[in-house]
Formats: sequence, structure tokens, C-alpha cells
Amino acid sequence: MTIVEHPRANPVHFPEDRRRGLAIKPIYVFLGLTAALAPVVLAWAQYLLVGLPEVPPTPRFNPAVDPQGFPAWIRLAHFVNIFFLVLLTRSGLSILADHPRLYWSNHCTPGTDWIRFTPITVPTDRVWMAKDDCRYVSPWIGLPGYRHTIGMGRHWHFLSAFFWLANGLIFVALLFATNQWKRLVPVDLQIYSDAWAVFVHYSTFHMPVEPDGFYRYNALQQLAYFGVVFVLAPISVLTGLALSPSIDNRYSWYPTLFGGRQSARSIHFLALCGYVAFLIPHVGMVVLTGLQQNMNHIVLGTDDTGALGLWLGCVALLGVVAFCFFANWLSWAHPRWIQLSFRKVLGPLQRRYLNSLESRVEYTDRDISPFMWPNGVLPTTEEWKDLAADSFKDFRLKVTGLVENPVELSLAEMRALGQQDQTTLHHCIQGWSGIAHWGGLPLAKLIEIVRPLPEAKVVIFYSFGPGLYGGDYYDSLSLPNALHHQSILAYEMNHQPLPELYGAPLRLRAENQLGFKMVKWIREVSFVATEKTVGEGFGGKNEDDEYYPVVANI
Ligand SMILES: Nc1nc2c(c(=O)[nH]1)N[C@H]1C(S)=C(S)[C@@H](COP(=O)(O)O)O[C@H]1N2
Ligand SMILES: [Mo]
Repeated sequence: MTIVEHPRANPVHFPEDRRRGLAIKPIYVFLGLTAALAPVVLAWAQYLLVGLPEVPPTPRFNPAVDPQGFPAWIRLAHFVNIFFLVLLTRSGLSILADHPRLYWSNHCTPGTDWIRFTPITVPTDRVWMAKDDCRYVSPWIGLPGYRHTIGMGRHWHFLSAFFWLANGLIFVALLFATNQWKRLVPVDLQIYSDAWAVFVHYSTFHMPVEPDGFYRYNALQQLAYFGVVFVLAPISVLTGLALSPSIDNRYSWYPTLFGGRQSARSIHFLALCGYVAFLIPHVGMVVLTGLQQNMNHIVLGTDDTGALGLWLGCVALLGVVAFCFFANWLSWAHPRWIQLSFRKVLGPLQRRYLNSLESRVEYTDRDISPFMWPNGVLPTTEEWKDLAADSFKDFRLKVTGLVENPVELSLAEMRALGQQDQTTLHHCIQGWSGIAHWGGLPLAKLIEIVRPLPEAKVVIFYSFGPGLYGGDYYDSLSLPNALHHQSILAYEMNHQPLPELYGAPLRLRAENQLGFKMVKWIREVSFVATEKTVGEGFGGKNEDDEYYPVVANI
């Protein structure tokens, strides 16, 4: 393993520049403040002009139909939910810090970010790779924290998301299998005016008479809980899925439901803000409306005022904190284990449902991004520089390995084999995206020419360029992915010869995968039986050094 030093000793993970920064476009500050304050102002206006509205008394409890108390499955689901939301939030922040900017447009042009979590404006006087832009997050906050730890952060995020979603689905199924759904689901419109009446009370510092939450919630509480379970959580899941290259490049309508891929990413973040905006008053009200009794409800399932629920609840929360320490330790002590757990648990699902989606979305020239973030480390070898000096006229792509007909091809020979054009949306693992036109040789055509042997299952792409931690950059595609219609070796970008910064002479485009699979500055293509015999054996340079997943559809 190449990078397992203590993160503090590693200048990538523990950079000198650990400044924090936050900048929001003024219009969004204004919109945010208006959305938060307008209801409060209205509430005060109503209170001062016409007085406090009446909060209708809670209907009588009917033991024949109304839910009573909190059965163990609700209490457990509530705790499991807290546990995974903490992991999701912390790993999400580590992911966000890897491209600490949010946009509404797919293009991600510097300066168009509506919010950024970095003090840096993108320099224009020198090459600024997307990886130069990653920010440091304290490991007290991020999972795993430090800088550019997105490989591990994502494993935590997706594993947590999976179990969190499973927990949520079981919870909702049981709500409807029992009468507990009546606590949450509003059934008549009256609830909105009742909820407003409660809101006017709270925001003018009046406490209405609270129903006993053991049997029933007040109207505002019910709407808030309903909103979190049935609106906010689905938004998180659905916008999360809209970040997937295989979904977006297969079904272009899907990300447009959210206004595009970057809007989906922004909304995914705003959903996190939504949980926080819920959590603060939620916990506040738990404390203010009878802390011990409320804790007994949700921890013990009893309706008394003893202290046991509070104590046990605190112990459970300490358990969550302890697990956070353990998770950070595990990330640095056994990163490979985390990488392979992800592969084992979610790999089969990913391969079955996402990897099989064949990209086919085509954008037009008018959609091409005015700016495309570059990424990677430019080759520094004399060999590549000499080839570049002569516009790659002497370049020969070597195609080797388990094939009947190994070949060496010049760019001119590749062009003669027939050019395929595609205009597609690129998704970097870090979160940015961009649309470009690509022209090149379909891998299917190359495969037809070299005739892989039956035992060839994986195609390796070797670069002239180095990896982030040294050593040659390379990555792999399974043969079925290489055979996809939109898998090409591109020598043109936006109808011009591929620029050096973007991978000249040749780069891979595999549109149902994340950007890191798309090797730039390609030197050699080799067919092998398994990626396990190449490099460290995990499928590519980033997979070896940064614990990225070998199949990268999300
Ligand atoms: N040789 C090499 N290829 C590489 C990389 C790299 O570091 N080295 N980075 C990858 C990543 S992470 C991305 S997102 C894309 C970026 O492509 P672009 O520079 O054309 O936007 O290139 C990929 N190909
Ligand atoms: Mo990337």
C-alpha cells in the first residue's frame, strides 16, 4: 500500500493550507433569511394585531383505533436513524470538501457557484486541477476527515445510506402495517391551520397546551415529522441517485426532475440543511415539553416521568459518538477493509442495477460547457514531451495482452477506422460535472480488430502520466463496459484535437462510469484475465492508492 502513513505526515491529507472559507451569493442569503424569517414576522403580526389564535383541544383518545405509545420497533428505528444520519452527515461533509462548491448548472464554471466552502477563487493564471481545489476538514467533523479522502468518505456514505434507507423502509412499512401511521400522516386540511396556530404560539414565545405525545402529536409536530419522513428523506435519496453517471447518461430526464445534475447535488446538500433545521427545534421541544417523560417515550416506551429513559438515551448517544471515533480509526487503520466491505455489500447491487445501464444520452453542441475542470497530473516524461512536441505524429497506441492480433496504431490509422462522436455529461467522483463533445475510436471496433482471447475479461488502460502519489496512472474496464456503444478512445474534444491538458494523445470515455475511470494520456491498452494481477490489484491507480471502487456508477 502506497499511502498508509499517518495522515498528519501526508501533505495531501494534511496540507499546510487548512484555512476555512464560506461564501454565499447575496441573493441566496436574502432568500434563506426571507424563508426563515417571513413566517416569524407573520406570526408576530397576527399576534400583535388580532391576538393568539386558538389551538383546538386534542380529540379524545380512542383506544379502539388510535395508536398508543411507542412499540420497540419505533424506538429502535428512531435510534438506528440517528446513528446512520450522523454517519451520513459526517461522510457527506468529507465528500463535499473534495469539491467545495455547489452550482445550479451542470457546467460548474468557476464563479457560478452559489455557495462555496473554500476561501479560494479559482486562479486563471495557471493550471488549477480539480484536486488542487479539495479542502481540509477536521476529522472531528468529517468522516474520515482530513483532505481528499473521498474514497473512504464515499464508502461510509453509501454503506450508511443503504442501511439508513433499509431502516426507513421497514419503519414506513410497519407504520402502515399497524395504526401508527395515524401519528404522522395528515388526513384532513384542518391540520394546516392548526399547525399555523401552534407556530404562532411558539414564535411569540407562548406554549400552547401540549397533547401527551405518547398518544398524539400537536399539529405542527405531526406535519414536521411527516415532512421529514415522507418528503425530506425521499428527496435525499432521489437527489443522491441523480448524481450517478450511469443513471444520468442513460435517462436524461431523471436529473432534469431536479433541474439537472448539479441542482440535484445542491438540493442533496439543502436536504442536509433541512435535517439540521428540523433537529434544532425538535431537540429543543423535547427538552422544553417534559424532557424525562419524552425520553421515556422514545427510549423505554413508557409514559412516566422517571429519569431512566434520559440516562439510557444519553448512553446510546455516547455510543454513537464512540462509534464515530471507531469509524475514523478504522478508516485510517484498515482502509482496505472498508473498500472491500463496500464491494461485498453494495457491489452486487451496483453491478446488477447500475453498471448494466448502457449510456446513451446525447447532448448537442449548444450544451457544451464553456469550462471543464481539468483533473490529474500531467505526464512529465521525455517520451510524452517529445511526442507532444510533434503533435503526436509518432505516437503508436500499443494494444497488448490476451488478444489474437496485437496491434500498434497511429492516430491517423485510428481515424481511418471510423470516428464516433458523442456529446456527454462527465461526472467526476469529486462532484463536479461538465458537458463536452468527444470524437474517437469505439472500443468495440478496436476489440473487433484485436480479437481478445476467451479468457480476456478486463481491459487495462495505461497512462503516460503519474498518479497522485507517484507510479503510473492506470485504470480498468470490464469487457462488457468496454463494449458499450459510448465507450471510446477519444482523440478529439469539442471538435478539436484533444488538448494536452485533457489527455492528448488519447483518453478513455466510458460514460456510465465516474471520471477517474477515464484514463487520460493513454500509452497502452492491454487485455487481461483479471485486474488482480495489475498494480496493487484493485482495478486502477485510484482504487489502489485512494480506495476508490472498481465499478464506479455512482
Ligand atoms: N492519467 C490520468 N487520467 C485521469 C486522471 C489522472 O489523474 N491521471 N484523473 C481522472 C479524473 S479523476 C477525472 S475526473 C478525469 C478528468 O478529465 P478532464 O481533465 O478532461 O476533465 O480524468 C481522469 N483521468
Ligand atoms: Mo475525477
